[in-house]
Amino acid sequence: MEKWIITREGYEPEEYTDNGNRFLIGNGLIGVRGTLEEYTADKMVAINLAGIYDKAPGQTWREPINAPNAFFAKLENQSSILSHKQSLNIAFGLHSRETDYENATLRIERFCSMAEPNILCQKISITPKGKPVTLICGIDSEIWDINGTHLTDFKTSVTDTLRVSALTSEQRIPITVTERCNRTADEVREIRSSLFRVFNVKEKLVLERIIAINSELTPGSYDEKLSAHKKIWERLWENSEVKIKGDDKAALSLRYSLYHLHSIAPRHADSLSIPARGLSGQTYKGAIFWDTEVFLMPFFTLTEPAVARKFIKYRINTLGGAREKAAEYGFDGAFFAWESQDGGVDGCTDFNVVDVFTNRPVRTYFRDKQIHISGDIVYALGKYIDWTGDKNILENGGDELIRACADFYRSRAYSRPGSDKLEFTDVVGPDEYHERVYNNAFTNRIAAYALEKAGYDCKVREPIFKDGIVEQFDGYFNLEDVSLAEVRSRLKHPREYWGTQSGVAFSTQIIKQADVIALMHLFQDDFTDDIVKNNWEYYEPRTEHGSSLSACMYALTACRFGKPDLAYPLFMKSARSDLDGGGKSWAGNVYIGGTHPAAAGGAYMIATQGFAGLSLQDGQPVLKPSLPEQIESIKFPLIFRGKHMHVNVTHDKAEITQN
Ligand code: IFM
Repeated sequence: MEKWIITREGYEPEEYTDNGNRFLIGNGLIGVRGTLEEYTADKMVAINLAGIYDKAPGQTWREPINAPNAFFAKLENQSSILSHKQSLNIAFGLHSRETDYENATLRIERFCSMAEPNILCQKISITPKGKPVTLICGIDSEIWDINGTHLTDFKTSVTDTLRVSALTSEQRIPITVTERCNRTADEVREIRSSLFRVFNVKEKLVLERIIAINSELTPGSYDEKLSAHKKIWERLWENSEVKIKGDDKAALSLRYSLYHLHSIAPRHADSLSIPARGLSGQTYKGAIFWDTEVFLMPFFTLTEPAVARKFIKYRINTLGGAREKAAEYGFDGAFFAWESQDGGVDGCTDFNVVDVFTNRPVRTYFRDKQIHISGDIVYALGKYIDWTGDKNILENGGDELIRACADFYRSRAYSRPGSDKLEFTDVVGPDEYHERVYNNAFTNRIAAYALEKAGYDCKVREPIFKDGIVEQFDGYFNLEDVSLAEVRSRLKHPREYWGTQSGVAFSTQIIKQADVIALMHLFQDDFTDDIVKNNWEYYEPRTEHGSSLSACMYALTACRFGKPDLAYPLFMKSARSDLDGGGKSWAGNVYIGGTHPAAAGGAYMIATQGFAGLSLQDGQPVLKPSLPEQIESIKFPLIFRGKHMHVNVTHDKAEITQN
């Protein structure tokens, strides 16, 4: 039987970071970390709001806002715990916990409504074992903020509903949380700006709480709202479920990845994208990176093209910011933000990492030199049109975006005297450990793609091969060729950042993440299978996989040259990234933990493009399977140019049928 429920047994408060990610629920507008109801700010409780950015006092950048925690609930004077279980039903994003205390049993369910994105629902059931107990639930305004307090000017009101409202400190954006409960409390307590209902419970009590964030409450009971919510999830799975047979662990891990992608898709908005850490908090300033275009777009393009279109529209609507950024550096066209926030403002700072030894900010060049971002966006737009046939987006800003990106590259390029080839000097490729390099093969190729899409007649310098291996950038092969273990052993601090000029990787061939291999996946027609294999064997041992974006590129390319056994552990790593937890959470002294949507999107890519070998040839979907032994079959639906299709791949057959 298919497994849809993730469970952890045993009360484990020290696991609040990983469980917060593991048990996250969301609906694209709101993400709620999977922390327990009694937890407070110190355990990273967050009701994270998509698309609202503000500066905390004294900060130079904006980050997303966490709303007051309306899911707060607690048994006062908790007695000892006899048993405890936390679960997540990934079929429809229902979080539940069941705790058996010595004096009572507490069961709580919650979900973020897919049917009404501003609405959250909670059902609390408490059964005393003998003497009465006291239950407190309400809106807790002491919230987790990484870089300073965002909410100010709190106001509370108590009628038959509880309401806490506040303003963000910089732009004074109103944030309101309103709650209604099906039972009248014995008392309402106001503690600072928090409001709590207090119930003296003598016998089993069931509370149903409906919560509205930044909107008015809507009518309907908990069960009615749950049933509307489930209906939407059913439809989402119909169009997206990837069924893996023969390997239950792989099947569940992939299903879990898709659950996360569905939970953070901005269906409510006309144009919005997904932050690198989804809706799991303020990490990475809630910003949009190339992760969306390269790692998330394939899933949405094939299963929910309307959402993929929103990502593209987000970039079209933030062209203004990208043009300003290009102008800031003295270039034409559009240089998209490395860490894009509303309006396309670049949240990335020049000093984006904090040194662990001195606690001083370190100069990084992600913002000003990671120019592949504009090409990544053009690439995603091109693929989106290839799969959906939605050329209409070109007239609606797509053409302008492509031209603006190409203009940027044309003005940013350099050509040696006497050469007709464009080169890109002083850049940072996907491997962020080597900054300010020349002719990063990935960057050159993606820029060439943008220039070609715009119809510009110019040539970009191609990758340089040495003994069949693409040189990641000019001079890469001259760097110290030393093992990953050796470089790791040179660290003087576990959180030390490997990049920047003084980092352990900088003078070596050890790279952070797939770079040449990412190039080989994106531009498959440029490279033969043998070349891909040789490059894989060269680069993989030299890759730290220090980014969750890395494993899937290696897995995809391994499938391509017929080695799914090499791909399989990388697939599991991507698919289980948030299930297993424990990933890298620090870049120097900067916290980078949270969920990993790009790894989830990568897992989908591996299953569909890698194991099933789905690609477009001559404008038609084709399959070239590369199934690992453990997996008997993979089946999934897809939408190609408006037509609903179905893929079925086993070790003996591969077919695409139209529904
Ligand atoms: O976009 C990535 C980048 O490639 C590596 N560092 C983390 C970013 C956000 O996921």
